[in-house]
Amino acid sequence: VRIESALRKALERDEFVLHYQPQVDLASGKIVGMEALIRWQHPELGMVPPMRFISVAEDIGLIVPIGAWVMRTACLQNRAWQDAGMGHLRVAVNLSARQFGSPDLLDNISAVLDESGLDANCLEIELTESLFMSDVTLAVELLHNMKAIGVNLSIDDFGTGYSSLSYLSRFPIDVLKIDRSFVTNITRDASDAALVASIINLAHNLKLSVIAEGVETEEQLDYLRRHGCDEMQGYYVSRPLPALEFELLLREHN
Ligand code: G
Ligand code: G
Ligand code: NA
Ligand code: MN
Repeated sequence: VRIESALRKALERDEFVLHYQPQVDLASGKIVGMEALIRWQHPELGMVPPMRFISVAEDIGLIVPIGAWVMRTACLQNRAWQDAGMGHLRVAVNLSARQFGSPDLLDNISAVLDESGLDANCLEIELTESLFMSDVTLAVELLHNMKAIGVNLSIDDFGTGYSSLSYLSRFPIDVLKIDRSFVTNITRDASDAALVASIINLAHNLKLSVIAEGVETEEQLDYLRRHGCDEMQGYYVSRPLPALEFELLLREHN
């Protein structure tokens, strides 16, 4: 109960922050984008991780304004980095189910792109397979409307959901994000290794780009590179960082 009432005040008190985790292109070795991940800095509770408040925010109807804050902040930050000469970076934001169903979503994306002046192709929206399950026809329409704005669409945690593969050819998706649980064991477990190689092939056969999440070791990176994975994200390069630290990493790395 305490967390709920505190959460209701968190936006107006400006207690949320975004951390950014780099996404590296395996061919060039450069940071080409970043995933924005929300944190809540409560004056007494301390740093509250998203696992502890995102589902609460969904339940009490706060995820739509919080999600709008995330998208706006991420786009403004990306535009500021681009203006500072950091390159044509892409920022990815996570979308929750409630946001996906919200009537304001498309207008909100357009408004935030207008306000920030960010190219639509520098924004990526991360969706999970569960978002598509309740109404596939509606989901297909929404995704096409999002694509019409020009943003990139990715499927987060790919491989862990229950949906059939048929949606992949029906939905205008750009990127598959291979779930961390498969990547963790690629150098130890032959079936996870085979799964990851298969997901990379599947993505490429469908003309999608593929990014591996949760890469922590050189050996995992070697495997992904040998199998033609396009990009990687994980502690091997960096954990998610506050904006200032991310900017330092960018300057040093790229
Ligand atoms: O950053 P961390 O590993 O603690 O994130 C844990 C979970 O919280 C991840 O599943 C991530 O997708 C989710 N998450 C992080 N930021 C956001 C956000 O802005 N919106 C939503 N809906 N989920 C987020
Ligand atoms: O569900 P989603 O993929 O959006 O969540 C990303 C989560 O994974 C964040 O909480 C982030 O902190 C975490 N994460 C990112 N890279 C790594 C990694 O290399 N190892 C582990 N264990 N977690 C990671
Ligand atoms: Na994500
Ligand atoms: Mn993920």
